[in-house]
Amino acid sequence: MSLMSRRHLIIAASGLAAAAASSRAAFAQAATPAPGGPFKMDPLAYPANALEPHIDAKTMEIHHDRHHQAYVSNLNNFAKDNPQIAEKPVVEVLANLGNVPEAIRTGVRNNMGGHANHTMFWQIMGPNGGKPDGEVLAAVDRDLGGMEKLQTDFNAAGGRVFGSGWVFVTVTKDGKLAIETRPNQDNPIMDGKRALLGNDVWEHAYYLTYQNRRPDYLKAWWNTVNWKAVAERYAAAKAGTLGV
Ligand code: MN3
Repeated sequence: MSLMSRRHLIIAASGLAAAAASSRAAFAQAATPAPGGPFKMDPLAYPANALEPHIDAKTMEIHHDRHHQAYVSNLNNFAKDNPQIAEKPVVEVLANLGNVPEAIRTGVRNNMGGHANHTMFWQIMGPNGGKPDGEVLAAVDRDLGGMEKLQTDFNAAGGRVFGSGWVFVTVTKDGKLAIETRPNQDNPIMDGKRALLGNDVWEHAYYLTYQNRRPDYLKAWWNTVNWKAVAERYAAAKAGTLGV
């Protein structure tokens, strides 16, 4: 074999080896699950189609498995270099965003806010959600003028959110309720309040079924509220034990 062809073969062989190695690397990368980390999300406690016809299954799947998951994955990426954001409860971090390093503060605000908002959202919805009663109903009557006025005012507030955001019923530690909105993924925890319940008015929450008809979504959404979960949140808020 001439020197030239031997050299050519070696180059060709090493090229093949490199190609094989890079294809193994590509395969390994594709086969590796999404990077884990300290932040986790719960699976939905009910099937994705359980809220139909008010919220369609495809919207629920994309919303939970992709949108919410993206907030959690982003948090885990931040936690690689800033593990301290995972060392305290989410409520504590959100209530003290000024303590988060400035370089990641906006990212933590958006993604941890999104994680908290959506965790609450899945929890306060469900099939066969019942009706408000007991202490929650008494507080709605006292502070918000009754259920009918609550729904009218909440839907109007949600309709007025320009762009993306949330409409909440907030609750103080002494059980007082108020209707409030927040832009983007902000959460009432950020200014010392708590969400009793809330509705996501980002277009991703409703567009497949309702397109531009946000008011129709806001109206239909009340059929999905799990009032037992809301009652538990109300009791926890008053006891000072409410999570996100
Ligand atoms: Mn959302």
